[in-house]
Amino acid sequence: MSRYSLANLEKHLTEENPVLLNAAQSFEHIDHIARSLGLIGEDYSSAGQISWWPVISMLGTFSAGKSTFINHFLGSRVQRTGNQAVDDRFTVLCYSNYPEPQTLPGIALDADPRFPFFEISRELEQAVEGEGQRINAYLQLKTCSSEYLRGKIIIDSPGFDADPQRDAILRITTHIIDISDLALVFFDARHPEPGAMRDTLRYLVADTIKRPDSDKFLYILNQMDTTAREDNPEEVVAAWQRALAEHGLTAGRFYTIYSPEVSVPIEDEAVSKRYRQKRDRDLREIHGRMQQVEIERAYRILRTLERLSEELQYTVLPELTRTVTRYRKRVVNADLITFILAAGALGYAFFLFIPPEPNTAIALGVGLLAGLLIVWTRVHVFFNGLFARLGARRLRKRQKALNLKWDMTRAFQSNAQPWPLFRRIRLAGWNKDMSAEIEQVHETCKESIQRLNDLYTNPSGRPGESAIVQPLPDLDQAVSK
Ligand SMILES: Nc1nc2c(ncn2[C@@H]2O[C@H](COP(=O)(O)OP(=O)(O)OP(=O)(O)O)[C@@H](O)[C@H]2O)c(=O)[nH]1
Ligand SMILES: [Mg+2]
Repeated sequence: MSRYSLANLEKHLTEENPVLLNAAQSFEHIDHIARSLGLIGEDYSSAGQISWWPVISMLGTFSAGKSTFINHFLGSRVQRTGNQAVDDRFTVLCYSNYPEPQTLPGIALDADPRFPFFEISRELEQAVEGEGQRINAYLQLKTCSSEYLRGKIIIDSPGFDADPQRDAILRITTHIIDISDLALVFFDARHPEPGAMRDTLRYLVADTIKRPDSDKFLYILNQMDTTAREDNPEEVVAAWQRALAEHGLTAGRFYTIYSPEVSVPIEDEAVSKRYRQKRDRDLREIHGRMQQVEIERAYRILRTLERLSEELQYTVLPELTRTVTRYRKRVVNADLITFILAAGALGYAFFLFIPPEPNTAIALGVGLLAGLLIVWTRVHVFFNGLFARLGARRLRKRQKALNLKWDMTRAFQSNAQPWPLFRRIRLAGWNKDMSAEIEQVHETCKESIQRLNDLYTNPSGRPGESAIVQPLPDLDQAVSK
């Protein structure tokens, strides 16, 4: 995010959510430190890496009804639906007052720092070589004028086991899960057995329940209308819950719904009523969570800030200091050893062949000394380069293993210059005020979370205003053609 867009963001937050304004400024502090240490480039900003918009994502098995659900929620037939695997890429839906939906290629998202996919092609390239250029095959941006989309982003995804480009798809899915404030995980009641939803269970259930933000996942068994004619429809839900439990999910938010528009009619009036009541209750709750996503977004941003500052303080700085200290020790040791060896060898040679003439002896001595300095300088540069490469390699590996966005190798380079020989022990770019600056960011996080708690748990904290911005969509709304 450029300084200009950061200023714009701050202006926007002043009106929209002043608690987050402090957070935006704290991101700047973190960036200032990281930039000074060389962990990020001049034009990089960590505020640009997160979504300041509330994000809701639809995930789950293919043909489970994700796109149908979105169309119903928005009251607009913006997404294509169908019984084959319809969606082959991720669609980012955002509001526009232009009445006709517009579709833009993935590159539009990749190049725009206001969206949470800024420079995602780099990550794709890391996951699978060559895929970074194929960004349009993975992502698209669609606009829609539904009022229910105003102020938020909804992401529709392709069915979970529908795509052969596994690694790239998984990388995007992980990214989406990270940036989402609410993730709806869809399953298909026509196939509630574990085999049909194996990948979804593995990646979207087992991997997510350990997360600190696991409460943002809602698990939805969709197309429940298709079970009405079964002899034992309860068994469908039971089988689904057993499969979830086998993957560790015993408590959580489970919903059983079906689409009000495309469902098959249920003939038995009593059964139909029972199904409808349960569906409407669940749908209302899901829609309610979707409307409250603004609150979840505020907490997510603060959690990200907290994570970044802790990562910097407890992981990046110690890793960098350890590597720089080790590198310096190695260079100094190599310098000393090579100097002693070279000086010893030359001294020995000098005394062996000491010329009888004093003038010649002095000239030879000075010549040898100059030679020693030149050779030793080259040896120093050689060892410095060698240990710098080893240090950089170690940090590259650590960075990957710890999944860090900070460029520790880059920061290391500014500490690994051959000259001057004797440097201060401190990291290049670090000054003692920075510790206080990081502490201040921790404080801001804590205070802001408390202020949010006050604001949202006590609505009278903001008189006349509700966190829920719009009324819920009408459950019986007809989707416009
Ligand atoms: N009976 C019934 N059919 C549904 C329901 N929801 C969706 N469908 C149908 O199921 C099919 C798949 O729906 P989609 O919305 O395209 O599913 P999806 O999850 O977006 O599918 P992919 O994008 O291909 O992964 C379509 O033919 C829908 O009409 C429902 O609640 N009940
Ligand atoms: Mg779809």
